[in-house]
Amino acid sequence: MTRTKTLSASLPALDHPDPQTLASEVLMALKYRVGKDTTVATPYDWLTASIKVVRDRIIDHWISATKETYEQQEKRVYYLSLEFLIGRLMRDAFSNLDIMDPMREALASLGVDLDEIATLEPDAALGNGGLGRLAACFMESMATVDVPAHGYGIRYANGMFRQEIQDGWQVELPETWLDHGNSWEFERRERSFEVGFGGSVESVTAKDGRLERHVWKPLEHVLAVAYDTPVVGWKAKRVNTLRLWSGMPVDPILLDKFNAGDHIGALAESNKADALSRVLYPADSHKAGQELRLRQEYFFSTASLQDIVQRHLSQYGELASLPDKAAIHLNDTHPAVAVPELMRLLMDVHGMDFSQAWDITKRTFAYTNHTLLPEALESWPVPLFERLLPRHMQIVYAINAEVLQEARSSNRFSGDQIAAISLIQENGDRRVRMGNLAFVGSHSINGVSALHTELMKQTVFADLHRLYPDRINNKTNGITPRRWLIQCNPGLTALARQAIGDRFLDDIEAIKELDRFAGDAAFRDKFAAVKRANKTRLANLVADRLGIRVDPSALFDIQIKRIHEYKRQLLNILEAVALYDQIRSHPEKDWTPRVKFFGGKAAPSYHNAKLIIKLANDVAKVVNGDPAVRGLLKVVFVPNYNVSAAEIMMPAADLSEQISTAGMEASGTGNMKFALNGALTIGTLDGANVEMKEHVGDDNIFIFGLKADEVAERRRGDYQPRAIIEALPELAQAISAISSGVFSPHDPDRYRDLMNGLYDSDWFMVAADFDAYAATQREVDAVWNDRADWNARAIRNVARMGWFSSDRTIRQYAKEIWNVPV
Ligand code: 26V
Repeated sequence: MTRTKTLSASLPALDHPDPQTLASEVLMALKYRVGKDTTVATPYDWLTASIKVVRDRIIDHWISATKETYEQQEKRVYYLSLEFLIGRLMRDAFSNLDIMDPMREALASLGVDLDEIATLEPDAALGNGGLGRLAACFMESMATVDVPAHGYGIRYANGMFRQEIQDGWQVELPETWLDHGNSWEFERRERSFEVGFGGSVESVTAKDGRLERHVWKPLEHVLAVAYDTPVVGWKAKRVNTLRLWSGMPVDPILLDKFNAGDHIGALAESNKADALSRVLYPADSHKAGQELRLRQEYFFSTASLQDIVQRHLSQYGELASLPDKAAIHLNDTHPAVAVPELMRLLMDVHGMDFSQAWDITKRTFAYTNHTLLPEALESWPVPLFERLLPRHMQIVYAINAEVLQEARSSNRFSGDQIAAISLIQENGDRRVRMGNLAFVGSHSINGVSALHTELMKQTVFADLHRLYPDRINNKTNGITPRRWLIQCNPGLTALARQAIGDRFLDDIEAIKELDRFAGDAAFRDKFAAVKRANKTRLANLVADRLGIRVDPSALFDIQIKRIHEYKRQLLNILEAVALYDQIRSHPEKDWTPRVKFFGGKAAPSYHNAKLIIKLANDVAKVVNGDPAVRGLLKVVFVPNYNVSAAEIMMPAADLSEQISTAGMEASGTGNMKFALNGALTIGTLDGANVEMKEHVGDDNIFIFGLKADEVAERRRGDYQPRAIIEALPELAQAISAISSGVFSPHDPDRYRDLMNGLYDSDWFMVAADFDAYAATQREVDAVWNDRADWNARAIRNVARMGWFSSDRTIRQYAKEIWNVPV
């Protein structure tokens, strides 16, 4: 039964300190926390002092929220994720505490520029892309809509790599975000748990010879130590905790080994513990499959579960009520090993029998799937799994027996279907399927857009869905409007406040009141001026950093996201090359000035993705340097795309590129950020684009290309990309120019294989969609040239995107999955 939320009477109200108060707090922090005075303080010291001031203010709210949750015996949500792509936090905190303006003034009175020190804050990149950023938006929204929650993850010393572009190629450098320490976090040495690996399983028998329980005797032990970061919601309604685990040797000084003279052994142990939280795996849906990755998954899953179980026991004294007081969410399959781990804790440590433990486990867990790409569906070789986690392997077998028995006894499944339901993949090498494990261990399995959820039912989980038809549900992704509008686009926020008042700040769906201003010429001009200022800021950055001049009055066309073949940056580049060719051969025509921006990282092992980055850079060099283009087309690859870069680029876009092969992008969230900031989308009917079209209206989005079912049908039939290419002279010429070395004269064969791939198989249907894409781009030009119409459409996008707030998404999770009041 859902209880409605009681009023949070004990929570402190937001106070509104004046600049003088804040200035004196900053000076105190500088002196007593940083240990400096104003004469020697560096900009970094000012940053540290400012963070300490805002953190102190957050702590009051943090402690009272935690206390209230305890006293009211509220159900808690635990969000387990190997990634939290949180970016910088200081502005978020100022803005959510509503002290941005007085803080700016306070710092100015001390001769410090807030914007300048803000850029010194390291961008915490503990994630690869969409999945990790979603976890960060969710943390902020859970605090905002007042859901008591803990995020659990790993405190990687090295997050996502820093990308440099050298001679057009991606070079990966370590990101050392903790170099200056981390002013946000609290180390909780006392909150540490032992994590075991390897060893064997012993059975304990009772006097009558009956098997009593299993005891896992691991061979290796490490410690997981907690580091807590407070996460503050809008107007500090609630402050939640992001708890990240760091690996440490069980005996930090390794005294025994050292004393025994085993110095190398001591060092090895320390390195092993360290390795667990050393580095984020940088592969975004590209096979990792390393032993260390499985170790990381188990390390953070068991530490989090031990923490959760301990908290529950200390409050309630028993574990039967766990599902009523704790909802544990699995962000993709990365923490799926938590399913057998909870079973182990309940059975082996707390003495429950299998069926009670299984019932509790299923009622506690829920799982979100974020991709259907076969290469991203995790599975582990049975021998590896068994060696690292022998007891978990037994439990997986026991769960499998239970599930397969259920399936068989229903008499509704063929042998092949039973094999598809099994937790163990039997063809080829035997592997543990983490998706199936997460599915059977959860009461709810959700996709991240309507289309993706339907495809889940039809493809990867078709048979499991038939066995458990009430489990799969949809929760379309969302983004936090605090970071992705209020903070990153102060110009648009101020304009909207002038027009419709402040209600949308508290309830972003109220931004729909802007809709009627689409027809107001004066408002459109103001809207255009804001966009122009945001574009100028990006243009200046590109000029400073890359030495490329771009004209802010040109159409800014932006594709920023991980580089992956299914996202089809190549389609965009091919269209750019075709356009380049047209501009050169038809100088008499009235071309629309356009700047095509690209940004994104490629997995270091993903050859084609890295080649696509090089191609974008090679094309940029030729196009930008060709006087015959007369500045009508520019191509810019922005290096090291991350959250901070997104915050500048999203507000500066006129056109958002969301052009994945239909059926392959689970949702997308960048698509939402662009539209909320007033860009029009050119996109396929994929992921959340489908629902964006429904919300913004057909006239305010440019949709083209094959639909998901058409892609599937072509793949089943005989798709002939060669015939398509040969029938499209513009495409054929673009491909042949790239293939023959026009953009790589010193290495003419560089792109030969990449281009041959389009002729030979073209799995991502670039050829099939090219013509529709290019034609739609010319439609984009036409609308752009009627600026009043363009701006009206852009305003409607802003007005109609409120639904895509992660507040809405989180409320749905809370009501429909977690059963917590909101
Ligand atoms: C998979 C792997 C496998 C190898 C090791 C490293 C690694 C890291 C991440 C992943 C999963 C990638 C899945 C992902 O990021 N999916 C994205 O999730 C977004 C949030 O739901 C969604 O908007 C994007 O469409 C989807 O691609």
